[in-house]
Amino acid sequence: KGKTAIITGASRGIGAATARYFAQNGANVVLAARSADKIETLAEDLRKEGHAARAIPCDVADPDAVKALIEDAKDAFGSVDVLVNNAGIIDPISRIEDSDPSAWGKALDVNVKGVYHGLRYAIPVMKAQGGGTIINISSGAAHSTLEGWSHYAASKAAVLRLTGVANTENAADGIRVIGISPGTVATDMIRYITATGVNAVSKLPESAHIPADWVAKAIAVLCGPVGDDFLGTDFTLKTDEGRKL
Ligand code: NJP
Repeated sequence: KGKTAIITGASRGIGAATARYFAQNGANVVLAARSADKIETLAEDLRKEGHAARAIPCDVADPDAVKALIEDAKDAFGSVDVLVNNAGIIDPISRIEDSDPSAWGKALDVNVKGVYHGLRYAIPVMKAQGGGTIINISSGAAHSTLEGWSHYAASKAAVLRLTGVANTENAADGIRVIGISPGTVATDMIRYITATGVNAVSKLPESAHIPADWVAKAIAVLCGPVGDDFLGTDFTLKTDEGRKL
């Protein structure tokens, strides 16, 4: 039986590239996002290529929906080996003085609580099965003071702290929780950022942005020994050597 990876925000961009990469390298994938039609189309394409893929519509801001997503993956495939907490939003971009308080809070609901919900419900499943990997997508914005991004920067900084605590709480049980800040990636999100012209990132040339499938590969590498099945590469020896203190 293959390993199972859940990817949130899988309807486009980094999440869709990650779902495709994991499926094409032997994982059972569970695609989650709000756009049911888009994830179903991608899952159907992957199934036509002979891969195991399910599409589960899910708003990560809703704890019950995330709980149901993780239960679905476990029931369908028997385990949850990888969770990629990738769903995220940056719109609407605006300076603090011009921002709408409820729109500001939405970024925290999705980017922070969405990650928390994934951790909350995946950790017990991974603990019971003896381990797993959770990758949380943060951002360079976590370390920046770029204008117009107060909601996004605050949320992505919170993701890093949440990641650290989750890793410390669970590493001894074989659950690795890793945060990544991919820089700028050629997706709809960066197209929106560019259109706003709000700060230095929006003025970067298109050539500055990395392809989404590079991030997908990096995520698979970070899954370490779990990723053996995805990558056809033996990471075990290197990982064990690295572990010697
Ligand atoms: O973004 P985009 P990326 N519940 O807009 C989904 C971070 N990042 O791929 O629900 C569930 O193309 C949405 O699907 P839908 C970034 O912060 C990016 O660039 O159908 N899903 C879509 O699939 C984010 O955390 C860059 O609308 C929800 C996906 O999220 C992650 O990378 C740089 C949802 C967003 O696709 C993926 O971003 C960086 C919800 N409530 C970090 N709300 C970059 N692009 O430069 C949204 O360092 N989604």
